[in-house]
Amino acid sequence: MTVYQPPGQPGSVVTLRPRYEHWIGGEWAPPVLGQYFENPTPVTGQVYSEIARGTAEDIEAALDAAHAAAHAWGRTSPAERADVLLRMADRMAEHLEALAVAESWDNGKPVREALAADLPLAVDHLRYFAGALRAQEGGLTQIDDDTVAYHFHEPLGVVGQIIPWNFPLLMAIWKLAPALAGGNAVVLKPAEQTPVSIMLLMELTADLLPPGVVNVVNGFGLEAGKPLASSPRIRKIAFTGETTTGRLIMQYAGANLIPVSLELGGKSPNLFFADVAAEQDAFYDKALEGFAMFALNQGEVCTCPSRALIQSSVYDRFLGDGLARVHAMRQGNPLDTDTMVGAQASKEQLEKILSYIDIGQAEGAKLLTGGERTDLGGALSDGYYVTPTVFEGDNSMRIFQEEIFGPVVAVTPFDDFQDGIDLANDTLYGLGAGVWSRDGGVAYRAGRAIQAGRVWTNCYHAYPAGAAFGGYKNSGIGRETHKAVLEHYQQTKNLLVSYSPQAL
Ligand code: TXE
Repeated sequence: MTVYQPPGQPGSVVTLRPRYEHWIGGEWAPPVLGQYFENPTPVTGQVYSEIARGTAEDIEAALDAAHAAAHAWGRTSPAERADVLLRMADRMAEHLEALAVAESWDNGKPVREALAADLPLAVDHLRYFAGALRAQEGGLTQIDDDTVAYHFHEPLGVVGQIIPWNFPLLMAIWKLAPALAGGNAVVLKPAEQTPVSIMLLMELTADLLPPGVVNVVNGFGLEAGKPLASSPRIRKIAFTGETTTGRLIMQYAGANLIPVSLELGGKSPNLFFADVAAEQDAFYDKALEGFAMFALNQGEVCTCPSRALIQSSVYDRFLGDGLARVHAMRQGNPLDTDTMVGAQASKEQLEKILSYIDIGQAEGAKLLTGGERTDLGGALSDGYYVTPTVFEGDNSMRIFQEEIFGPVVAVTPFDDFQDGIDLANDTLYGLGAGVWSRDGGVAYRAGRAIQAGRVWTNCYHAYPAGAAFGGYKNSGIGRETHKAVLEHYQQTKNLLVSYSPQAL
């Protein structure tokens, strides 16, 4: 067990600045209008830094820097760009602990997850897109004996990226890696709740990227995000966040006729077929772990398995064992490596979750465990902690239909295969799903029948760079991982060449 010291305290692995500005043209840039906002840590609820409050003027400055850098960066060879990505990956790996502690302090997530998942996944993502870029090939079509169609990949130019607060560094890297590999310059807006680890990353990698290739403007959605997403000076906007905000982003982009990629909300079903409980073995254990994963990252995951559907013949037994798992989860100081459940990312999110717990009870769902703010005492008393919560109810309830984004799971039984699939698909969303069965045929058919971009089969919450991730239905447009995303950040240039000496 290790308990990391808060940033800046004696013995801490990281020191943060008391004030973060924007990062534009490879250096700190104070906000044009001179305004800052307070940034609390969810761990204690105390303000610990202030952040530049960006506006349209700052976005314009960042776009100027990006446009100045885009041409030269776009003309670098794939080998050169891959090399930069690999160096960024190495730099992140060298500073893994510092970045993880900054992430945990700014977001409230358990440092053990930042160390074991967020950071290693981000590092691997950079390496994966370096490799994908090196292996990418253009195309050649033989039209006839004298005519050839060449296909080249060209950068889009300057792109905008807007990210949320649940996985600040990983979401930044998910978006930056393919954009940079594709030869684009970027203006990125972090979420106002969690800007700090990204600013630390900019500082740590400052010497690796040519100035202006990555620019970060801090600030709020309407003040900084909207001017970025609606700018005629970007050639693509990539967004992760709430579904209602995604609709706005699409409208802004529509005015400029630019492509959008949207990774939005979810209400992911986690289906447990009866055969899972046939034996009390390692597979059963794994399935129970899959059930308890609703509390991973405090439930602040767009694919949170927030609806557990359990086949009725084993419902009571599986749920009983699942609840024991939930009770065994250790909630505590996020900087303690033994902590499995940390703090919610913001006060607003804490209040949203508590209000959904009230809604669940008001609509008649049965509260099986949790359902309250956790008081961890001492300095953590004012932190944003919610006890992992399990409700039993039916799929028509709001707690089964609306994204809570907290450590809350709504559980209900299903009778047979079709009933399970119907319940799974009875949602506006379609981002993730889980299917658990010892029968490969059942698992395969269920996975194909569920309308979701990713169906984890006998596993959950794995995010390898090489697997495509994205939503069906109201969960979004486009994909975020897998080498195919590289092409989403590129234009296809076709040269149609006649080598014939004959007149047409
Ligand atoms: O999201 P927003 P919020 C869900 C989750 C959560 C809810 C609200 O249910 O409780 O959304 O979170 C920027 N133009 N998810 O309010 O508003 C904003 O500054 C341009 C699911 O934080 O979508 C931030 O950088 N940008 C989700 C980013 O959008 C705008 C992750 C996300 O904020 C903007 C986060 C605008 N008009 C929340 N308005 C997931 N799917 O992972 C806001 N922003």
